[in-house]
Amino acid sequence: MKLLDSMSSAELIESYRTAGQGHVFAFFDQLSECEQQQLLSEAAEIDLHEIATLKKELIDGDGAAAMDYSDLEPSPFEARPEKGGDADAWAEAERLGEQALRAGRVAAFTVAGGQGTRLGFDGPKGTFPITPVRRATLFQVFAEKITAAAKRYGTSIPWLIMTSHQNHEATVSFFADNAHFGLEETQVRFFRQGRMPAVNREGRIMLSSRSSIAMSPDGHGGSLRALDRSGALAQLEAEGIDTISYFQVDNPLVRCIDPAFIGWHLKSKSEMSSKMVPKAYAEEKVGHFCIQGDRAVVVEYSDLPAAMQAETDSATGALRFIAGSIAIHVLDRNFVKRLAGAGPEAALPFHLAHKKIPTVDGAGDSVSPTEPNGIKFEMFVFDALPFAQNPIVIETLRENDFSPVKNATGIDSADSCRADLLRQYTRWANVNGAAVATDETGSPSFDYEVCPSYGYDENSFTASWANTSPPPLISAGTLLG
Ligand code: UD2
Repeated sequence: MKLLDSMSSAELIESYRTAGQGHVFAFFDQLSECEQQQLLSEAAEIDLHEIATLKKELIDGDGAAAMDYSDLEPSPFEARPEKGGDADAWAEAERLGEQALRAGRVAAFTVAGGQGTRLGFDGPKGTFPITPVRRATLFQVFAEKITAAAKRYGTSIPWLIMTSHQNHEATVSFFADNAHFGLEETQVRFFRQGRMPAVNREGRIMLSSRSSIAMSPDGHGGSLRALDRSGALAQLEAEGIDTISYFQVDNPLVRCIDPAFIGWHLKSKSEMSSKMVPKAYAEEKVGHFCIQGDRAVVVEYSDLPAAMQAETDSATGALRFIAGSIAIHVLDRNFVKRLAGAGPEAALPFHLAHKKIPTVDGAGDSVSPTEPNGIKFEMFVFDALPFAQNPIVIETLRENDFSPVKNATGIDSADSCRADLLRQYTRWANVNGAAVATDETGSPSFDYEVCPSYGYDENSFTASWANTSPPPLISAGTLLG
């Protein structure tokens, strides 16, 4: 709406004509006043100059073909102590992270603006029921982990949640209906990400109906701008919080608050830190941590040529580009502020995706395409990495941090994630002598559940177990919490 304040409707429509986008208003005269206002306000959100530049550089210029990966090298990373890393340095990192947590310097941040199309779930993805017994939702799991961590460190940990236009209201109501899962209402802070219009191959902005532009979220990279624009950063600054623990809504295994990770970030004076897992196989759908020239970069699975993904180290036989990005980061607040306000020299690039976009034809009649007919633009948060000072990548164990829910069935589905949750509970229990029988993959033969209030990582589980006398008997349906 900001443009509309300073520009009349007629001027706005004229600016579209001048930019070769006049067709957006082709049906304007046939619309009700309310519809006209909707179209005008959507149109005012769009930066026409940005769209023209994206057309020139990404569509006409074929941005993908211009990528040169010949000088790409695998990124170094801090190996876990059990994988040969420096145990003292990890212990020191954990101590520093705990100190920062006790001092109240840390906020949690979930990006939850995605559309979750692959999962085929109707509603914000965070409202998906995931745990084996209670069927607690993804949001509830994170809320309980954050609550447990805050209690452990005697602090409060604000939780920032980025939504999109499509799911904002539903997300906010879901939290209200569930009394914010016991968190203080003021500690759960929602804000919407920005949107971008879809365009056709000629760079013409597409309509989703006669009165509406085909808009979609601007990617999780839009979170940096949105954190700033929403006032969330300013509020963190006022509260003395300088460290933001970033994770995705689809991954209930994530340690939302991980002292060792926070400590590595702080002791390296890093502006953006990341966790990696060794890729399970060459085609695994994760980004790759790499070095290009003197900069840290992530190259997405869809961009890195298959031959490079399959390259192996001649000495060890392991994948050469082994460091998989699982989208878990720690961000320095001032870094986010700097990038959010940066000019083109440090702006995150847009990536384009060819999609099927429901639209209207020249007569204004609905068209449901069966093939991709348009292009969406998205920014990726990991593209901030090359702009960060002292970025650091640390290794994590997949079973402690990563099992995303992306697909309706098979790999990365609710079933595979529940199995990983059960394996995790069972590892924690058996380390403490519970003797839960498992198959060769570590899976128990029955469902049970460990609530984050009882244990959200091995240490907290062990502490609760030690305080439970006699030790709990674990069987089908047991709920520890
Ligand atoms: C992402 C990473 C991939 C790997 C994988 C791990 C990208 C491009 N790829 O793959 O490298 O780390 O995750 O699971 O990021 N989201 C928003 N707004 C948007 C778009 C997405 O908030 O406009 C959120 C979404 O709600 C989810 C997360 O970002 O929490 C990931 O989105 P995705 O499912 O599109 O990412 P994916 O699986 O392609």
